[in-house]
Formats: sequence, C-alpha cells, structure tokens
Amino acid sequence: MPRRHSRFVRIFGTIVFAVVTVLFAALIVNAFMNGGKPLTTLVPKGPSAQSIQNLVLPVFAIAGVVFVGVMGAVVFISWKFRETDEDDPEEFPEQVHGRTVLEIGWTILPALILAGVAVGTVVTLLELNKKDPEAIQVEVTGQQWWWQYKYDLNGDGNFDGAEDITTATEMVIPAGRPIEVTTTSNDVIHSFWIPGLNGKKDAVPGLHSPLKLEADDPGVFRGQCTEYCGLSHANMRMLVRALPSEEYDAWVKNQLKGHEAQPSGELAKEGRKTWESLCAQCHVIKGINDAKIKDNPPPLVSGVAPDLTHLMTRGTFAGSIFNLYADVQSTSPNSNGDQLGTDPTDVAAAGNPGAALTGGKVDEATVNRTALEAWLRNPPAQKPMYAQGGRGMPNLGLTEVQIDQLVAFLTTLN
Ligand code: HEC
Ligand SMILES: [Cu+2]
Repeated sequence: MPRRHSRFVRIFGTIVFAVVTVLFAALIVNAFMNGGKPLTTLVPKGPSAQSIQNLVLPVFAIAGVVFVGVMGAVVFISWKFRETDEDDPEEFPEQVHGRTVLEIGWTILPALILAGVAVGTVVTLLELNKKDPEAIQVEVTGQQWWWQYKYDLNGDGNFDGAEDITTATEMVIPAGRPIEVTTTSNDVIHSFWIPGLNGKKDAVPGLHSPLKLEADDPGVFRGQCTEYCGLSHANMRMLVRALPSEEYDAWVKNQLKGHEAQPSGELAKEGRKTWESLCAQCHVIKGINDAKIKDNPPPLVSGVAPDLTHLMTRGTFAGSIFNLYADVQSTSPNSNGDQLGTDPTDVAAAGNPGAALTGGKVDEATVNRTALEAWLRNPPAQKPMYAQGGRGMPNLGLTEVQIDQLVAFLTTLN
C-alpha cells in the first residue's frame, strides 16, 4: 500500500510554509526600518561606524544571495522530486555517484566567498584599530551601574592629573575629532556600545581595551551596556554628547574648575553642609573633598561613585535613565513614545543643560526637580540596586527639608 499524505496535511504544510516565509520577510524589513530605534546599528554617524557598515552591507548581500539560492534549490528539488501517485514506494532510487565538476565547484566557491569576506574583515579591523596621534584619550570605566569618563588632556598617559578631567554618565566630545577610548571595569564585565559611532567593546576588570570613536556632526548618541552585569544592567545606559569644537573647548575649561567657594543662598549653604556630612564619603566634588576621598575610598564594591563636581552640565543622571532637565518634548520620540530621542540633533530629548553645559547659569525653571528629588528620597526605588551589598546608592532616609537643601546645593554645580 503506497503511503500518501492526506489533502489536509498538504494544505496545512503549504500554509505553515507561507506564514513562516512572510514572518521572516517582515523581520528582515523591520530590521532595516530605523524610525524610532535609538540603538540602530544601520545608521552610522561617524567614520568607525561607517567602516563597519561598509563591511556589513556587502557581506549581508552575499549571505542573502547564498541563502535565497540554497533555500530556493531546497524548495525546488523537494517539489520536483516529491512522491507522486505513480511512484512505487518500495522501489529503491537509482544511486548516482561522482560529478567532479560540481564537487570541485561547490568546494571552491564557498572557500572563495569566505576568503573574500575574510579580506574585507581584516582590512576593516586594521582600519578600526589604526592609532591616531591627534586623538583625545578617554578612559571609560564601567561599574554597577553607571559609566565614568576620564580625559587625559595633556597626553602624559596619566588620567588623574590636575589638568585632566573626571566625569560620569555622559561623555562629551568634539564633533569631527577622533577619540581613543580605553574601556575597563571596576567590578564585573560590562560592554561599552554606542551603535551610531562604533561597535561594542567589553569593559573587563584589569584589562584596557581600545575603541575609536568619532562623531561626524554635533548631536547626542545613545548607548546601552551590552554585557549582562547584574540587577540594573538594563538601566546602565550611556550617552555621548558631541559638540562643535569651540563649545567643547568651553566645556573642558569649565570641567577643570572646582567649587572652593560657598554657594550663594541660605538653602544652598545648608545643602552643602548636609552634602558634606551625608554624601561626601562616596561622591567627589572637586575643591571640597577630592583630596580627602583619595585616602578613604567610598564603601562600594567598585570603590567609586559618580563625580558630582559638574552635575548640572549633564542632561541625564543615574546611568542616563532620568533627564536632569525638564522633560522637554522630544521632536523624535521613539516607537515606545518615550523621550529616548532617535535623532542625534534632537538634544532636548536627552535633557538639555543649555548654557550650564559649558559652565553658564543653570536655568532653574528647566531643572527636572521631580526626578532629582525622587532619586534623593529613595534611589533603589528609582533604579534597582543592591546598595546593602555595596552596589549602588543607598536610601539615606533624608527628610524633605534635607532634600530641598540638597537640591538647592546640587543645582549650583554647573
Ligand atoms: C554609599 C555611597 C553613596 C552615598 C553615601 C551617596 N551616594 Fe549618590 N550615588 C552613589 C552611586 C553608587 C551612584 C550611581 C548609581 C547608579 O546610577 O547606578 C550615585 C548616584 C548619584 C547621583 C546621580 C549622578 C549621576 O551622574 O548619575 C546623584 C545626583 C547622587 N548620587 C547624589 C547623592 C547625594 C546628594 C547624596 C547624599 C545625600 C548621595 N548621593 C549619597 C553612591 C552614593
Ligand atoms: Cu553593565
């Protein structure tokens, strides 16, 4: 008795095949539509990302041709040589062996394709890793769950000199100039990734790994830690702010300053006192406790908390998950409708410090007090952290009066 598939099985199989094909095609098309995706890898905004793109597109095209060719052949052959009513299921098919030209062909062709891809890959890698004597040196350190940036401005190989900069959460760079980043970590393995500017680079404790970045134009570029690093891994974002050259120079000049003088205003003066008694064991404000903290590192696994010297020059805080400046309406909200802008020229979406970015006056009306107060009231409620284990900022049980004082003081840190 010949074995036959029922009509039902055949129709069902055809439908499943069609659905899978359509879904797969939709997946590919969706991947190439960039609207609303701040972390797209397909819209390069700098030379390194462009080199990667120049490699990815042809490789993807070749892979696509191979995929369609092989799958097409599989479908065609399955259909052409399918079992029909005339076939005798007991019959043993004719055995064929040896087709030298074909065998050599399908051995050599893949080898040639892979060799071509390898050449392209090696050339791209060399290009991405080329040293640039003009580059600005920035050491990027990951820790649970935020990023620290140190700039070696005079190129002496030391990142902690008086003429160097330490900052957190946001990396500020001049547009059109190469930056040589070195990634490392203070606790577990993280991974630094700004898809608009380059690929990923793991941040591994004890290792210093190079990564070149450059933004073609001013704007803000989003990133996300891409190596699972514990509780708030998903809330460990990064933000690169590329500025026109003169604005960057002004930013540098301001970052080099400290805060020796008392702030003006009674509330802010009280806030400074509260800060010195409750916060100074962890956070540095240059001019106030930078010397002291060197001998008494913070009680944290990473041994460091974000530098707050120029807090108000940043648009975001706590791993770039909250806007420090009022939730200005983004002109390019992402597909979830939130404020993670997708357009690098949409600076407001990343919290806009305005004049404060380069040391000018903080416009208090635009400060996102709600988010800042909520953070001080109970940080682990805003962002999951394991503070009792020395990972993250603890709830310090501040009173509303202390919070008001602290906000008054913090908003003087331009
Ligand atoms: C035990 C150490 C510790 C103490 C004490 C502490 N903090 Fe923090 N703070 C942290 C850590 C760690 C983070 C980073 C949290 C994150 O984003 O994952 C942080 C983040 C912050 C941030 C966000 C900074 C940024 O750029 O992302 C602010 C603002 C802040 N703290 C203010 C304060 C104030 C004000 C006090 C005192 C009332 C204080 N902290 C006390 C450890 C501490
Ligand atoms: Cu991480």
